[in-house]
Amino acid sequence: MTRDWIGTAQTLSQALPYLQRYAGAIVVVKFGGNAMGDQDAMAEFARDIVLMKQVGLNPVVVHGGGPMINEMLGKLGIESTFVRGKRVTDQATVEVVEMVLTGLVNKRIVQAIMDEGGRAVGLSGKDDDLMVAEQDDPELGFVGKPAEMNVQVLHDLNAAGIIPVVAPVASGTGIGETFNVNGDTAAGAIAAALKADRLLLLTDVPGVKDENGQVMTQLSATQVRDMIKSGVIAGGMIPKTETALKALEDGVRAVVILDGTLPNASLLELFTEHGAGSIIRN
Ligand code: X2W
Repeated sequence: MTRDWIGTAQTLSQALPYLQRYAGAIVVVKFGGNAMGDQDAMAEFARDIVLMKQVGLNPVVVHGGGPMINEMLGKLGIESTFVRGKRVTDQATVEVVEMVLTGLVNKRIVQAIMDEGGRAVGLSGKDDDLMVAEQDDPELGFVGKPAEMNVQVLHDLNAAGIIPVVAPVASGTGIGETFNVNGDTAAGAIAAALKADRLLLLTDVPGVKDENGQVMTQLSATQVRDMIKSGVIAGGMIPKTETALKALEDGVRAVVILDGTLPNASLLELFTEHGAGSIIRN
């Protein structure tokens, strides 16, 4: 018993240099639908985010919700297909995407943060023109790629002590247009526009694996590019690592891909010497 308490105090004490290093830092946390899990996992994620804010960081949450969109489309009998990791999005689908992401998922996260004693406000790319998109590829329908970012509202919320929670849905430049943006892509664009210190991509795999299936704890942008070319990085890891490369090019200091289903994954990454997952830096 006594031992456990000493361990807890030591962990806190050892966190001091990290707390000092990250004072005031902007950390964009992408919370993927696959990392969301049950109510307890959601509460734990929210507690980590509230703790970050409490100790002086500025977390900005950008979420996904692919599995929740699939579930609702299934209930409505709407078929859905993916091309290169992105959902082919027609008019009926984009309406469901907006309802599920900005309604169900966004408010569930806001509520979880409020329940843990933080302050959160939910918004989508449409709010204050935070993220204006243009069509990605005609083949994908209403799938957007970020074209113009206006992140002042995020700075304002941060300064007011409020944690922004962003759904990856955007307006287009045409009147009444709505675009479905991939959650990783949106998080990367927001992190770049904020010149964030860290972009954490929380998913349900432990990180980037080498050719022997071992998780690589540190990678350079060049290594990542080579591993995509040689096929070692494949499948769902391609859009994540491409997001990471683009974010680094655009001024984000480091990107971490980590397993958000592990307890306190973000805290482990930010506040301990061990880190978690794979960190990618230039
Ligand atoms: C995604 C948006 C949600 C998302 C979709 O429709 O599923 C596109 O594919 P996860 O949970 O992060 O995968 N958009 C264009 O990215 O969710």
